[in-house]
Amino acid sequence: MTEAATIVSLRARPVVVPLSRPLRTAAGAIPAAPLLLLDVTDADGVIGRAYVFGYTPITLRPLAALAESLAELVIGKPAAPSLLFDLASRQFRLLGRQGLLGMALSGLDMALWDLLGRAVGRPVAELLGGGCRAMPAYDSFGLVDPVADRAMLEASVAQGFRAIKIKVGDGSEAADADLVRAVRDIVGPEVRLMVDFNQSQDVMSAVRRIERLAPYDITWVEEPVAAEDFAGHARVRTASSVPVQTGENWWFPRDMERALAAGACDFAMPDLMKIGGVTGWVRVMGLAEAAALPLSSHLFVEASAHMLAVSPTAHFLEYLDVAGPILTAPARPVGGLVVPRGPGLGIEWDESALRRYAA
Ligand code: SMN
Ligand code: MG
Repeated sequence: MTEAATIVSLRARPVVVPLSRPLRTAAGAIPAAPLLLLDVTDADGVIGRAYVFGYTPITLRPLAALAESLAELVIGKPAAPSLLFDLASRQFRLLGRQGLLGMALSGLDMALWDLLGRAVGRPVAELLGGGCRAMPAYDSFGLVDPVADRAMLEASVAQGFRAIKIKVGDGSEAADADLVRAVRDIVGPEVRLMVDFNQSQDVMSAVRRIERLAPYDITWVEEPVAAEDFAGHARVRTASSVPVQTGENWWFPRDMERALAAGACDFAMPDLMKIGGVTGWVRVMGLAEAAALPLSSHLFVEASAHMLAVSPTAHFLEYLDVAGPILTAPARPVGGLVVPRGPGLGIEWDESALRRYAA
């Protein structure tokens, strides 16, 4: 059996990158993007690149240490992400792959698929049997102020976005309704509008709030209750006239299967860093197809474009750029569309920026 070249090194570099706009949510604010950059090199000298998003700088040192420890597990093994995905599943059965370990494993998986693409000079979307088709994107905002942020929202529509997401849930029910009404007035009746509660509600308050937002033509309400409360999501979904979206906090394919079995959502949005990277996404896009479940992405604009391009039930790409300042060619939407680029995942580090933002 011909095998992939063996892995010879895995390098992890922490950076904290400025965000183009503040990311305030009902569950707290993220002032800058803590990223761990991964470079995996094979015996042919091919380097695969990916990054993981740490949410808070507190995670960066332990994530880097975890990545260095994972190097001991994978160095000398073939750069075969699906085999390594299953090896890790067995290796960490007692511990479980949630949390920082799951993030590091998913990041390594993304970097390995980038390496495979670079080794043959092809985009990952083509490696997976698809093509680099343009994916519809929504512009993803945090909590916005309809007066102070009016120009930013108008610019998003003028730039070609036909879908926008805002965060809600951090104030009163009336404040949510006032905000959504104001944003609907700003973006107009044709632009799709999604709202994200970021797990801030209980079932009854979520149902009440959604009822007050429904008249403003909402495409989805996201994570109304705690991410792991699949039954709570299902109760909200039963009472809601607005489709329920969730998935960014599902750990590996088993969590998605549990959520679907609980009837938790009308739409799904796995996060590449938590679902198990490219390999994890490939395994869950089949679940989505079998369930006729529209599939959207969360963060990781560059890699998500490839995965949605090969997903049978692709819905929307979340455009929330956390890595642009450290890439030589950030993924930029044109007319509200993002096109996957290669080779690999299309990620090239701007080394001078890495030095500037080194953590
Ligand atoms: C979100 C939360 C925290 C960081 C990035 C994004 C949000 C989303 O839940 O769906 O964009
Ligand atoms: Mg969200």
